[in-house]
Amino acid sequence: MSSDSSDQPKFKSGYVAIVGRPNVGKSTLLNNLLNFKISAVTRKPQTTRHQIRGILTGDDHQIVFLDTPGMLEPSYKLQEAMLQAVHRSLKDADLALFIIEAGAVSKQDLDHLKTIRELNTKLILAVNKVDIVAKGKLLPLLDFYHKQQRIDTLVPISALRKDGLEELKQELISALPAGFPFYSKDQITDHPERFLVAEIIREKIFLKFGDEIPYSTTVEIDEFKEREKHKDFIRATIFVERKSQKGILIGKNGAALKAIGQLARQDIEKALDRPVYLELWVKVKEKWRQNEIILKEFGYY
Ligand SMILES: Nc1nc2c(ncn2[C@@H]2O[C@H](COP(=O)(O)OP(=O)(O)OP(=O)(O)O)[C@@H](O)[C@H]2O)c(=O)[nH]1
Ligand SMILES: [Mg+2]
Repeated sequence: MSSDSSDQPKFKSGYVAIVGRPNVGKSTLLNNLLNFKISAVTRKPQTTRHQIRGILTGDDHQIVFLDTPGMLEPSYKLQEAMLQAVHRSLKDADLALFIIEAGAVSKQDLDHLKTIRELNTKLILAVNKVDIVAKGKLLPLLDFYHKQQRIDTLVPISALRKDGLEELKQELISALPAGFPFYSKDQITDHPERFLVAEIIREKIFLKFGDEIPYSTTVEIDEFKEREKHKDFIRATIFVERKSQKGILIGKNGAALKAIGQLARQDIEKALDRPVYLELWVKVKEKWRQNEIILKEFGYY
């Protein structure tokens, strides 16, 4: 007996790497496509440090999104690891979703576009933050990418306001290969809960502190215990590079650390859908951002 697969409705599945400069809205887009906050979002550039995987499944498709750190010239070891995460994602992907900001043409964007093209990955361009530019500025930009950069699929969006996301999703689905789903229907990510929890804590530090502290910080989960009759117990350590930063992070009478803990706990409970008890510690690990061995220990390579 022979079966003709062309008669079957075709299920589409594949990996989509979301790439672009820091702060253009990659993680916002992922969260709003999934309707689930999986990736840290802040106003500060270089919020995302790892490849963050989010899975979107529909009746006839499954898209595995790879959110990535913003592309930039690395100036220390951590940033090198971050850029490697971008390149790895592009290599793994069936499709590159390149995000730029509406507004003027940027030299860096053009450089990144060249890099992606050299990898020969299929490409869709999304022009984000259209909510904050005048139409008169948007149209020449779209025209430039379409004509001079020869990009066929170009979707203006506002990731924040969820404008254009349905159109974008349809473009992605039609560009993906036919194939079976990789994950079960109800799975949103394959990251362990520990990782998501550490990211939530890191996000709160990015939101709460000025420039220096967030970039000098990384978070490790030391203990994660599910308890029968009690809340889950999570103990995490925030590593900083200098003693002075430890003092700032803890704050007067521990007030700053307590505030981080409260904000983080609320989001952790939302993400895990159960109550947790969160204990935070701060430790100094000098120059961790420069040290490849420590970076490996922290899971950056
Ligand atoms: N006005 C406007 N702001 C946006 C939009 N999308 C994202 N933002 C804002 O842009 C900032 C950066 O967003 P992220 O999603 O963290 O950007 P990212 O590209 O993931 O940044 P990195 O992880 O640092 O590379 C945040 O303040 C977002 O709220 C949008 O469509 N419109
Ligand atoms: Mg991000």
